[in-house]
Amino acid sequence: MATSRRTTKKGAADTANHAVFAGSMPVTSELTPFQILAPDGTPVREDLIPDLDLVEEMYRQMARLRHLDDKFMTLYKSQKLGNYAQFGGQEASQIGSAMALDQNLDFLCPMYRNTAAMITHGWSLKNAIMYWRGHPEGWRIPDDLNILPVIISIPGQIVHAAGVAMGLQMKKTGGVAMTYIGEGGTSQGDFHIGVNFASARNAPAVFIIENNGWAISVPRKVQSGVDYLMRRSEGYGIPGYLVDGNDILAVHTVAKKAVQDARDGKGPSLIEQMTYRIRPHTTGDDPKAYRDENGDPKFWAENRDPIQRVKRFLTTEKRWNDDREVAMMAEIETEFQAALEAADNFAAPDPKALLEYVFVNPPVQILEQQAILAERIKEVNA
Ligand SMILES: Cc1ncc(C[n+]2csc(CCOP(=O)(O)OP(=O)(O)O)c2C)c(N)n1
Ligand SMILES: [Mg+2]
Repeated sequence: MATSRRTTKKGAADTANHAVFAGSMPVTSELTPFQILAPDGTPVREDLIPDLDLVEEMYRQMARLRHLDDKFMTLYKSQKLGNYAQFGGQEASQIGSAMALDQNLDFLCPMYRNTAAMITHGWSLKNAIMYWRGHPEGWRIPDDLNILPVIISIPGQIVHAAGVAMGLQMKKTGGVAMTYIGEGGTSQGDFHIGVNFASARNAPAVFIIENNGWAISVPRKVQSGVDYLMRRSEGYGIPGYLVDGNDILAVHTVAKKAVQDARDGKGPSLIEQMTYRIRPHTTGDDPKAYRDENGDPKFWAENRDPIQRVKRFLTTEKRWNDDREVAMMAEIETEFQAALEAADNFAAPDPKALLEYVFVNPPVQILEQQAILAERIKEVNA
């Protein structure tokens, strides 16, 4: 990690993220999430600022994927995308951590919220569009990517990551498995099973809790009686970290350490990244039914935006200006339009695909359903 060459004044440690979350927790806590940049972009830890080329790369990737998230909402409204789980507001949390992985060695075991992490680990924009359209070409992860299929059934991805990590350990590839889970998913039994298993086998896994305050309509407060969920790491005998999930530098620093430790044979880690779901659960959700959109969501969108934080920092460093912003946004839009065109031009799937790709040897029930479907297709086309 490069030592900072900058002269900006040291920022005051930000306790506001903590305060916002404290209100949603059942008990108070003396812990404060680790931070490198304060929300206004001022360094809190000058000594931990990485090379500015890397910071700029992070900024560009966050801007690129925020644009994607915005576009996906528009596509959904014009019926050109299916129900989609937005990540907008959680870019730092996903991109900062996925950037700690080696695309050739390490595996990502994603859930539905992780489109940003997947793209950061090599998934194409075109395939992301096709996935959220329900096209088989989108579900199929290309062979050259170390990414597992997207998990909807929470928290299967935790158990998968434990298994993948164990496989990598047995094969001695030096690879690591990283996975994500929402704070709500940590209340499920398989969370314990997966993390406990990885710990017992010293498997090279990194478990990331993206605590965005909500599990659809269920607030964090009623998920668990503990203050921070990373405390569970102690019960598993593994390191636990509490991080400001909207500070990409902090997220990246901690994820890099956890990945390196796993690679070095030191076993798994559990990281809790404090963020906030400023957008609906999915495009099909109406959060007004269960929360005040002018309360925490507005506060986080206006005062805790992970992209603005880095932009302010880079601007102060004279690494960013309006001209560069305009040029970048034009490039991002061109790239998105090309991906959309490629997805639009892709042949529509064969309806039979509805019942394929699950079993190598389909059981009798699936064979029966395939026969019924084939009949219906014949009728419709007659
Ligand atoms: C096994 C299982 N039960 C229920 C659901 C329905 N479900 C989808 S998302 C969700 C809430 C998840 O919240 P959280 O884990 O906090 O993740 P977030 O969506 O906030 O990223 C639930 C209950 C599911 N997908 N899988
Ligand atoms: Mg959540």
